Amino acid sequence: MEANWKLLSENDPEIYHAIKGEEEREKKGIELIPSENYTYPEVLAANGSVFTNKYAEGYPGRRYYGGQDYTDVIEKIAMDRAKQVFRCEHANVQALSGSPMNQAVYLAFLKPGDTVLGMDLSHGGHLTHGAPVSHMGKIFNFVRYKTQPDAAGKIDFEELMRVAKETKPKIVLCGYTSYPRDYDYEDFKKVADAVGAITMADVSHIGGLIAGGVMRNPFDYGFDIVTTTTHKSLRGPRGGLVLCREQYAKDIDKSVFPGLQGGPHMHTIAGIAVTLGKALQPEFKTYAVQTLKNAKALAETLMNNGAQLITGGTDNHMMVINTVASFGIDGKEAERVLDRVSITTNKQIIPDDPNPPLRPSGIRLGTPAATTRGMKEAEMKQIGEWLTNALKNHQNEAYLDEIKSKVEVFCSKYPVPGI
Ligand code: DSN
Repeated sequence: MEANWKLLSENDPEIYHAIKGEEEREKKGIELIPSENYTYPEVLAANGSVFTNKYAEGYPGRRYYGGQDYTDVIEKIAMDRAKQVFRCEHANVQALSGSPMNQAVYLAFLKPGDTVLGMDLSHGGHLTHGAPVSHMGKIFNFVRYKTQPDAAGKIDFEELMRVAKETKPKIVLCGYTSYPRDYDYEDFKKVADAVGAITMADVSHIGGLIAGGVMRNPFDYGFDIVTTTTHKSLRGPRGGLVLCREQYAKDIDKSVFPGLQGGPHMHTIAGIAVTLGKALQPEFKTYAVQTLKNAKALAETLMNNGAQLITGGTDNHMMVINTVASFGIDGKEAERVLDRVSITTNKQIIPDDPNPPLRPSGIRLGTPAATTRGMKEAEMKQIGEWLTNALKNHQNEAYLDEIKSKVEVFCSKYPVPGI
């Protein structure tokens, strides 16, 4: 391994130095983007392995190329572990990431023009849940539902039932990227059953929290299909899982390959297998429990220091702050100020945001990555204070310098796995 790095440093120093620069950045700052994490050293090894070299179109035991002795081993292990972790009947582990993972489901069951009920982007849904700018939003008829931000983000299920009866969706989809609450899967299932629709949950953000047993698993409420990326709270490499009941397995597999993708990324599947092995260990439950405790502690500190949180709090790992209402600055400026003090967040649209997506009214943050570094409630309190102080004093450069130094000294005490 050392020899490989030496070769890279000698033969392509620009790339080598950018990688080393990223290592430094990851070590010296606090990572609060809720969809990011630090993967395991074992995953970095698997992901950088010779499986990068191998084509493996098809599935274990039925491939289109020779030389599959070891690809079959890792893909079968990844599938078996995914089924165990998520308590489901079938797992496809080949989706290259979140967007193809969701596209594969739509393309398996829908014809152009068919209707899907999905969450509105500004209320927490994802681009691939039918945002008008996405290709899927153009091919299929996504009908978007909203949350009630002033009622702890609850969804109005009577209204959803009415809309479902009117629009006759083929898929009822729940899932989110910026919704700080949990879902009432039973109610989604009732809506879907009333109109004969398939139930689909995209749990990408909370996949690790479901795996760790601290958030509800949609399969326990009779859901048909669950998708999750593998690199967020699960701590794996960048990939996607499509999990389903056996009755949908053939359609899903055909849709992923050959319908949508060619050769699966076997090096990533090796990393996914390792990740899922870790998720089955008792330590992973401890991690998931701490991630949620940290989110509660951070949310409380933020609110005590003047931050207005969308929906008034959090039930998962994530918070969305309305920075315009709280600190008089938009999300772009808030993100910049926090970058300036080595705290990484992302600008975020808020429900029915009057501002455009590149200058929205809020920021989004979460605790999976900080928890991976061993930070607990006391550290969250400290981070929440630095964060709100920086936003309140965003024009005081000397004060921001002071916070940045403190953040970097603090971070040096919490090693980043794999670096
Ligand atoms: N980019 C991911 C997130 O940050 O939530 C979703 O695609």
